[in-house]
Amino acid sequence: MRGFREAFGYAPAGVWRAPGRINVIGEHTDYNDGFVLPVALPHAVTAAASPRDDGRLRFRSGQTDRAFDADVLPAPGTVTGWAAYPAGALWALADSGRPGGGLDLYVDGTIPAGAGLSSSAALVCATLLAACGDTPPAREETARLAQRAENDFVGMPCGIMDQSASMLAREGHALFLDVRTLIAEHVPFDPAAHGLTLMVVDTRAPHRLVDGAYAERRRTCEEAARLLGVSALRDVTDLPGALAALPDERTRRRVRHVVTENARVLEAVALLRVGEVSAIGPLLTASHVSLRDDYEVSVPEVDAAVDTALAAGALGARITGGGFGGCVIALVEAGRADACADAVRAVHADRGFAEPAFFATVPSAGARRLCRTH
Ligand code: GAF
Repeated sequence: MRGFREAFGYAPAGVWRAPGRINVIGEHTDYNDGFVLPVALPHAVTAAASPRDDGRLRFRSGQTDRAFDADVLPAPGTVTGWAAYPAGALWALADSGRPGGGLDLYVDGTIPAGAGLSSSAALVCATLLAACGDTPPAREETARLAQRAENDFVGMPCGIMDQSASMLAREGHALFLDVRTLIAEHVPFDPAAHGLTLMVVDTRAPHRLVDGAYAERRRTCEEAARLLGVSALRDVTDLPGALAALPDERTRRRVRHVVTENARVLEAVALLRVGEVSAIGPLLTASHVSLRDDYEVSVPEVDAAVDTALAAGALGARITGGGFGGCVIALVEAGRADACADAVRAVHADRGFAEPAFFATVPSAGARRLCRTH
């Protein structure tokens, strides 16, 4: 890998790759012990690395000039910027009892940054694999370690969806994950084989309030579960009864989103299992409405993209990922995808929003080693 050689003056021991993701459906359900259905993107982070026996860490990136050097493994909360993610990966490994060591690491990638496509989870997963070399932990365990790195080192209280998608996804499939048990099912999902395009619209809307608002949503859900006497909102079986028992309208809306979203995931999975790909469209749109109105994580640029895609004939469209900006997915008949993109571009221009970017995506494979150089 050229970047590594240029940065460090020798060839890396190996190169690993971990993909970003979009989530088909099941948003803000993972930290409620619920269901998610992400797919891995063809876009990924690559990590070229070589272990060092002096304990030193040297991180370089093809996407920024900011280098990171340390003589010892830093403590949680002490690293800022992109280097917090690889440092967090190494911290999570050490904390899990794996013998640590130094590392020369060069990362690069093709996941648009800041678009809500999980470039940070991919960076952590790629680093974990690169640091473990020939003896990686099981994929599920790697996803857990990656979540720990983000939760306890970086300080982002995310669930485990993004890391699981990056580690476990399979080409041509969506990953149906029961987050409580971490039992995964690979559900066939190949839109192109059904004459469909899964279009991703990066609205380029600036992320607003992301971390604080995400943490606040999570706290509200945990508090609601406590009030309802269940261990997580996943366990709510009587939605009207639960809503009647909650003290305020905002909490009721948050709970309604989570409970109805879990049901939508199960419906979508049932349809995909029997090859009814286009029939999931209305579920995607219902998910968006719930995220917009009940969970309140959408923004005007995203709503405009969803509404316009639907008006231009998309079978379903929704915000994907944590929200507060970022990307929309739209399921569109292949022949209409360009017209749909043109319509969204025109509406965004009209309203003075940033010009969105579009790409058609295919469900891709999870993380892997790319090559061994010596
Ligand atoms: C972000 C988080 F990292 C995920 O764990 C998940 O909660 C998602 O937002 C919302 O579904 O991507």
